[in-house]
Amino acid sequence: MEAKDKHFKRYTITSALPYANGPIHIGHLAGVYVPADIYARYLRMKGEDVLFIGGSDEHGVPITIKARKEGVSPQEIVDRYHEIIRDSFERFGISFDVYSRTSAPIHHETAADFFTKLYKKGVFVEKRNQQYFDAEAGQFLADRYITGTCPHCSYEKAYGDQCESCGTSLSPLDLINPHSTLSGNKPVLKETKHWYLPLDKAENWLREWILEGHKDDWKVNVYGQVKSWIDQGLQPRAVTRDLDWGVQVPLAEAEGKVLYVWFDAPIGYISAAREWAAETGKDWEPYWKADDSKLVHFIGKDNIVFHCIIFPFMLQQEGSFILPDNVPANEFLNLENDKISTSRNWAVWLHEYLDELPGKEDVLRYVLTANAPETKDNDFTWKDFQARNNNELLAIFGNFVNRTLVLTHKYFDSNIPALENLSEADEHILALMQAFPAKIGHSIELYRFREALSELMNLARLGNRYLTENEPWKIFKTDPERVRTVLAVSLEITARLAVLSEPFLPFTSAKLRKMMQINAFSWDQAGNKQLLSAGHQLGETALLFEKVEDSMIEQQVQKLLDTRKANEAQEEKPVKPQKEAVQFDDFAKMDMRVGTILEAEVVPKTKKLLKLLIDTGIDKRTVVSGIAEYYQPENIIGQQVVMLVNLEPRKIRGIESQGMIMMAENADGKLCFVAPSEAFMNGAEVK
Ligand code: B3M
Ligand code: ZN
Repeated sequence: MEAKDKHFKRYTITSALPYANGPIHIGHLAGVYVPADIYARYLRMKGEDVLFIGGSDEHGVPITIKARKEGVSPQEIVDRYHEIIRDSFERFGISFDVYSRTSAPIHHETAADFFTKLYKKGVFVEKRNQQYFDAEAGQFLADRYITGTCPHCSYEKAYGDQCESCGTSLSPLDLINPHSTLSGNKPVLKETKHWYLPLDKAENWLREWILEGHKDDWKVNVYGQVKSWIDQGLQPRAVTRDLDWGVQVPLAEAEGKVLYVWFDAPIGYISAAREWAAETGKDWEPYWKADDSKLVHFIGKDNIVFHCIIFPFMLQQEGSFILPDNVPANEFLNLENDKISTSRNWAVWLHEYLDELPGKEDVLRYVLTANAPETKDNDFTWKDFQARNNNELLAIFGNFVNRTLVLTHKYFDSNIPALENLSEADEHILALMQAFPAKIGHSIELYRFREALSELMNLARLGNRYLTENEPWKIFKTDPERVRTVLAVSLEITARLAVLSEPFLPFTSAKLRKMMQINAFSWDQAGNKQLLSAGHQLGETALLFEKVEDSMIEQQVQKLLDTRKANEAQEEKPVKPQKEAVQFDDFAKMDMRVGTILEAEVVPKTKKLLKLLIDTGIDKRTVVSGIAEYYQPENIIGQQVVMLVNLEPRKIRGIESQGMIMMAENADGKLCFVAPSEAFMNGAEVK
């Protein structure tokens, strides 16, 4: 098995529990779920005992903020997205053994019991501190419920945990002029008590367990981040919050407090195992407590501290659990050279992909694996999606399989020819083929899924090359016996592709096994010289992959561009700060009147200027105004305006302009008239 060659009896594979406040996108899939699924499927094919765990993370402040925004309960939010997420994973072939959720009673029970055990062991440090409290809302304020001015850059909408303008991490007490997002009021400081996990005591143990014990087998990006967290010095971390949505803290004195979401969520992996055991009648404990069980966490890099430091320390302090053997965290996937963003809707959403590109589950699995951000951030582009489908899946994998099956159908009525009369070259090809299960398996066991997938494609390339070199279609008339052998060898390679593609391309693997009428051989059987029996009847042949046309890609790219345009329109442009204060007498000097545009024409040789004739009620005046980019002259005849009539006349492009009409200008520079809300008397004073 893996580098340490220790044989494990059980494999407990967890995948980060997605927050149930939005759908799954390709970043989640590439970072966490596709690699985890490849690993789980492979181990099952090796005959290993696997428990593959997923579930929705349903607590946390972002969910309560979204609920408030929509005027619904947090439960309604998580119910909606839990379904969407679970359904889309299933349709995409993510083969969880259990997909649970942290709002489930079994989780509340498991997390509360876990807390109680640590509490009774005296693990927690109790601390009182001052926290912002919203008297009107009657609740303490989580960091995200407090906004105020950033002390570093004076951005006025900084949150209690971070300033989104300069990125500085903050604590609520840093904010200038803080106020509650619940009531809008200024919050008061009130004493509260919380229970802290003493991470400062974990340093030596973590150095030994990780920095010593896993320096050779944990990924460099993971090891490096853990080392820097430890070197910076670990601080005690509060594991309770003054909130009403979450797992209630199981202490009489902790009324109105819940477990910090990152304390309860990882325990969700254990709750899910308990739920699975209840459903299947199995015993969950060996998967989490036996030394011959291997625990692997699949996560994105933003979850490393929680899965390599905090949760393992919780497990170690609880005392009866095993620790993760590996945490092969991936980096981030970007989309068309921009960060994927739920709030900006800059994403390829899984459920939309499945609806819009039916039957292309494996194409996305393939592209996300081939492009996986395993050691550095990477980029997904629809152009690359098309290229990999057309030039790799279709042209190499699909082409080889199709030629082999079609020729067998054509020459031997879909009966598998005997594998005999092998030349030295044939023997060599079969020997190369037999090495692929071990090669691909080794890469998977080292969590190098891109490498494993490219080895699978090398097997398809080997088949293509063999067929092209032997050209059975040219020699059938003269040497049918040779064609018999060439196709027998090619069918053996095709059968290996059916077996070895399953972890990566489960839908293609099933289709191909059906076309070959073969059952699910094990991974190791794929290393045998011969899987197929002469005379075995093949099934119906169909194309495994279709060409991805430009039109499909253009449609998807346009969808993203439309999103970007909508975002830009929506993006709150910063409103200009107020000008210096003026005295009322200054204002009283201005004489503004209602007027009506009688005539309008573009000032020759200009793009922005219109010459207007205005009925001011006092007289008819000519005004030159810079509104030609926003208004056609013919469309504004009769438009009522507010006009400053006692502005000193001035020459503009040789025309004497006798006043100024009031226009409002937005952040994009777009102008619009300031006009009376109903037809009004020309000359009426504006005060
Ligand atoms: N809910 C997902 C995230 O940070 C977070 C993972 C929990 S795993 C226990 O994107
Ligand atoms: Zn700032």
